[in-house]
Amino acid sequence: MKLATGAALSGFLPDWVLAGEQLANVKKSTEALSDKLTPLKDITAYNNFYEFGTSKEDPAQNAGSLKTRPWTITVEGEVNKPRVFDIEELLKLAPMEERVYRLRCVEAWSMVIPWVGYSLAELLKRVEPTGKAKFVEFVSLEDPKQMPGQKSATLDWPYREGLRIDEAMHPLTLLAAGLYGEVLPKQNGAPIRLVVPWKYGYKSAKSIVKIRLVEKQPVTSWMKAGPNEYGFYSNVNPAVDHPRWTQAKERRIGEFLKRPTLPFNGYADQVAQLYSGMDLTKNF
Ligand SMILES: Nc1nc2c(c(=O)[nH]1)N[C@H]1C(S)=C(S)[C@@H](COP(=O)(O)O)O[C@H]1N2
Ligand SMILES: [Mo]
Repeated sequence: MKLATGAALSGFLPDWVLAGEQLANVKKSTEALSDKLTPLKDITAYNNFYEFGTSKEDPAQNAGSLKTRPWTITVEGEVNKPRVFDIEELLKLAPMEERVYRLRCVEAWSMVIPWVGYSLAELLKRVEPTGKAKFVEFVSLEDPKQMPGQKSATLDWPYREGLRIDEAMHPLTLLAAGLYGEVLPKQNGAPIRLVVPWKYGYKSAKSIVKIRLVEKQPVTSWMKAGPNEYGFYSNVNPAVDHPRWTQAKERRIGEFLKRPTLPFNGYADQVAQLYSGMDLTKNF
């Protein structure tokens, strides 16, 4: 169905009317996360996607101009088999799974989202990273004609993010193509985005066109915008405040009372060992 997702309709119509295209052969989530899912209309109407404007309503309103086909993703740099993947090929590269993850924005709000995708490691192992591949850089689309927010220098375009190679290879790190069983709404980063659930939301780059494996730590768009506020690691850490607000608590979208923020956003059991020996107050 080709109905506009989100946008002005979301307030008036039930979720099913917003249904986009179903993703085929999705393996249901096995992980039992007790948190209640955030409703589709909140996930699609309250977004950060600066390429479409800086207010939370802008992406749902403006992302219609994004063309998600044709689309290619270039994987290059320190790899033995650099490749340009067509999106259709990428969608079939590995079995799609549903993964229910918490997403915690640095602005101290959070959601619980049933993503659909597969581990980024599936893609990375196919291009064979070399011994020099220490970091992975993610680059989002740059096209001010499709992305009106890029006419303003709110960030250094294109949007760039990065991970250390072991973080990128961690099975939790998801290359997502959908949510709630459907193709990703444009405002959520169609046609393909990253989801790194133990880090602040901005690490999860949307509408990715390039993945570059590199030897040196990349400089991200947010580090350029404010190096004291947005570090490279950006692990969710209730003990390290943002310079302008506390990170101790968060507002789960749809809830009234704030809840305490969990170290590594609740994924400490799975990822804390990646940082053993590191001072995470300095490497924030
Ligand atoms: N390209 C791009 N990716 C982005 C952003 C952005 O502005 N541009 N915003 C980030 C931020 S700050 C958050 S919190 C999440 C929000 O994802 P969601 O709107 O799908 O929940 O996307 C992240 N990825
Ligand atoms: Mo965010």
